[in-house]
Amino acid sequence: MSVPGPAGGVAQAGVGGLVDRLAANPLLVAGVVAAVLVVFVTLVFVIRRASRSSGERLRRVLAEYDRISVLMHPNPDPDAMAAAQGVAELAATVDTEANLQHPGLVRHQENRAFETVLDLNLDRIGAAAGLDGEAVVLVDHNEPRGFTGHEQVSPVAVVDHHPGDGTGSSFTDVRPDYGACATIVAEYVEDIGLDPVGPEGEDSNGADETLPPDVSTGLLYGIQADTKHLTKGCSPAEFDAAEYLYCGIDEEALDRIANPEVDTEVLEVKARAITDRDVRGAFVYSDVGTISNVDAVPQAADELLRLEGVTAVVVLGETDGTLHLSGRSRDDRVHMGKALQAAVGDIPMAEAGGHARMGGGQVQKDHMEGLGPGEGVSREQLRERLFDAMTGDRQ
Ligand SMILES: [Mn+2]
Repeated sequence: MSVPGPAGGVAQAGVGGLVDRLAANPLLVAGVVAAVLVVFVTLVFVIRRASRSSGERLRRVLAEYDRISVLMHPNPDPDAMAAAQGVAELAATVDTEANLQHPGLVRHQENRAFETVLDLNLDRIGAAAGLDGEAVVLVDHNEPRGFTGHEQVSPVAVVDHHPGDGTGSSFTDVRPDYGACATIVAEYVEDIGLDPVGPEGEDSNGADETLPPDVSTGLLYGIQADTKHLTKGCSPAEFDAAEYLYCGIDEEALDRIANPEVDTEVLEVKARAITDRDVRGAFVYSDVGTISNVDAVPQAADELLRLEGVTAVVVLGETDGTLHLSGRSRDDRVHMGKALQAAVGDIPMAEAGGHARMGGGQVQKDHMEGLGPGEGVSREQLRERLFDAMTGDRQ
């Protein structure tokens, strides 16, 4: 008689044993096969999802809604408007209606020309209650701002090229290395296979697969506007997007946006700023007097900074008892935001600040004249203070 030794027991529990048990139990076989299948299907799903293009992924998110609000930042610029236009086009391919909304105003003449020439239908909101859609998609900024209740808005998708921590609940695509948000959106419409067609080629193709000329033109101008016409802050993606959009450009519309008729007052204020400029070394100050269009002040400052040998400028204009200051610097020695703050910081109710290269401020005239606790500052003293702040003698 032989008794099975310990070695036989191990073999029994090993591969041979498993095969035996499988043979005896068809249910177990089915279980193992099912488990393998589940793993396989999950893997395929994960790989496919990862390799799906961003445009396709955003389109799937949009497809879940009948109507969305595409929200731009306050006072939208061409890049924001173009990105919104592109997202609306993406939404249209899945029969989702898009409402283009923004807080603030479309002010600068270039922005107004963009809106008019491309016949955009923009909707201005003052509060979160004005948002019109089942979901909100943010473009060209990543956290809602500039309207009442903005902190309660949680976007479903965020598409942006500014640094920041804002995210969408289903989709987030923030690329700070890109020059424009329109570039990202141009990639989306290319991802889903839309072909840009120019004004002549319109209607020649199947309408579903084409990108209309107003959208191509808008996206290209959005890219140009945010990159100083492809000279500043570009990544290779801007050039790729421009190449893709090229066939769909409406040159006449592009020219009308790029060279809008300028408000007479803006030109007059620029002329006054140049004629009456006070130049001291590389720094310029100009008081343009009373104005009705506040936007003329920063535009005059931009113009003055172009003068040869000038590295920092401040322009002052007056409306209804308020002095508006606008400063520009391309001088590493002058932090414009801090300089303006140093000049007006001790005047009651005065506001000033900004970045190194760009700053602005407002001073109430009656506070300059000594109303309240302050002793008062004359316009002449303010001029001296501004020069001192630019040279670093006042901090
Ligand atoms: Mn932008």
